[in-house]
Amino acid sequence: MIAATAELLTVAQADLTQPEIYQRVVENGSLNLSFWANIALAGLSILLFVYMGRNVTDSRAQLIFVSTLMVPLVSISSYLGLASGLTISFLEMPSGHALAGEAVLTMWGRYLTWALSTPMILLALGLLAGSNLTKLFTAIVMDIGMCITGLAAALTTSSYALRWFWYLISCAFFVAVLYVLLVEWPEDAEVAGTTEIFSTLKTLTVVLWFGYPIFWALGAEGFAVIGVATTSWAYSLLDIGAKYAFAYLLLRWVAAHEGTIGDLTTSRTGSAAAVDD
Ligand code: RET
Repeated sequence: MIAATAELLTVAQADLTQPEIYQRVVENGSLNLSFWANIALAGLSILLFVYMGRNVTDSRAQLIFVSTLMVPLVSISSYLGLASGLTISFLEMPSGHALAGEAVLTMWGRYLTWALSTPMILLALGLLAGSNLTKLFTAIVMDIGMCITGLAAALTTSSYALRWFWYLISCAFFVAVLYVLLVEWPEDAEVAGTTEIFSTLKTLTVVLWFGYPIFWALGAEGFAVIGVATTSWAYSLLDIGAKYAFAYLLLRWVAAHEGTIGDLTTSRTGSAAAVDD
């Protein structure tokens, strides 16, 4: 079944027009549903999060709300791009790749929009932990580096080896993000008094984020052991946990503990505290 799915999303020639790509997406019910399920969830999340944040007055807590709200806002745009065929291309794989010579459906819009959504997740997490600006900046720029080099890996069609070279660079950026998440911010969260919620969200984030490079490697972009629609579902399900469940847990906590976040404003980021340690 998986092989059949992969075949459906592979064509002999790479130069399909946008209406033709859209047609392929519509014809593959499973792939299409993996997009629309997320569009629906993102829409509901936006409404829910706006409602949850209606009484928040502290400006740092509001900043956490806005950055978290951006996650489903980016997501709905991202999935609309995929569902409409705008951010999908059929790319001819280089020799060495399992599907060499065939044009494989590549959802490059995902990697592009991750460069916008994942920094928002990290901004919210860093603010929750009471991070200083240096660590916040480091985590965010390393994360953007990870997404853009992941995009480069998916779009490179000249050489199979170079695709994996990009992948390795992306992993190196990922290690830097993990360092901030696992080593630096837990210490800050302890000082800030947000350890409990921070460690829950940190674990959720780290575990789910590991899924993305794993499915990249297993999917059509990498070793092609699983089909395009299956990979898309894997990303869509990871997204549900890493974005909507994450955001819901965070915002529920922030709405109930505005005071804790407010205290952070004066004690940690009031002046130079934001930039030194
Ligand atoms: C890629 C491939 C190259 C190696 C690595 C990757 C990591 C991606 C991650 C994505 C997280 C996305 C989320 C999106 C939510 O909107 C680019 C797959 C390390 C960690 C959380």
